[in-house]
Amino acid sequence: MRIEQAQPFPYDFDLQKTALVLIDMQRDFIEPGGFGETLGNDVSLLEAIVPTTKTVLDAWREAGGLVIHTREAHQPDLSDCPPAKLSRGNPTLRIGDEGPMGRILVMGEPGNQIIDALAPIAGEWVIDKPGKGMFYATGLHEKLQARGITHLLFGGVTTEVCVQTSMREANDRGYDGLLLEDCTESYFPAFKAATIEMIRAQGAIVGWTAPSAALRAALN
Ligand code: TIU
Repeated sequence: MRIEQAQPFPYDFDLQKTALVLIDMQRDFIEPGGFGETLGNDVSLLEAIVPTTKTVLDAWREAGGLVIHTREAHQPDLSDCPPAKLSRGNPTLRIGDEGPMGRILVMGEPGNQIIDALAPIAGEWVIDKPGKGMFYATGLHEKLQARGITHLLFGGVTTEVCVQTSMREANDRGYDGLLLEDCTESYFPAFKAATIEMIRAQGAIVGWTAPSAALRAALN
């Protein structure tokens, strides 16, 4: 299959060797009362990508492709949260504090769940990650290798933090990654725009980007 409209040049992939990765579409970042808002952000911006992302998810499921959902999530005792991460910034609530949706960024809490519209179904992978990138301390590379996955299509939040970190980690491990431009968002529109530019710069130095309609066209 080929995504003709991908930039900086067309992106070829084999459905059986490609996964759709939705990064951190969890209530903590998208709904009020979670980690995103506690950092001082307007979370309503992120909600806007949900319908488009759902359309892509449905099309990918229909095609029979592997779906991977990630969550930024820590153990209840925060043993996997380095002091530098815990203390950074000036949030009103810190990781592990009790918020309106339970403890902030802690596994199993209501706020840590994938939003209802994109909830995982049987057979899809759910990866809890203590870092911003999806490979750090998750064992994901080995699982992808065992499954023969070589290509990764990315959506999710936020573009310049967990999505871009995951794409860069993937790139260094030899995967061909493509960011679905309208299935990702940032609290800072300028950061999203810059991330899209830097991913595909210098001849796809990190990977490709494309509008999701171009992926859906390839699947039809
Ligand atoms: N703050 C911010 O933009 N993002 C994060 O903390 N995590 C993710 O991007 N998932």
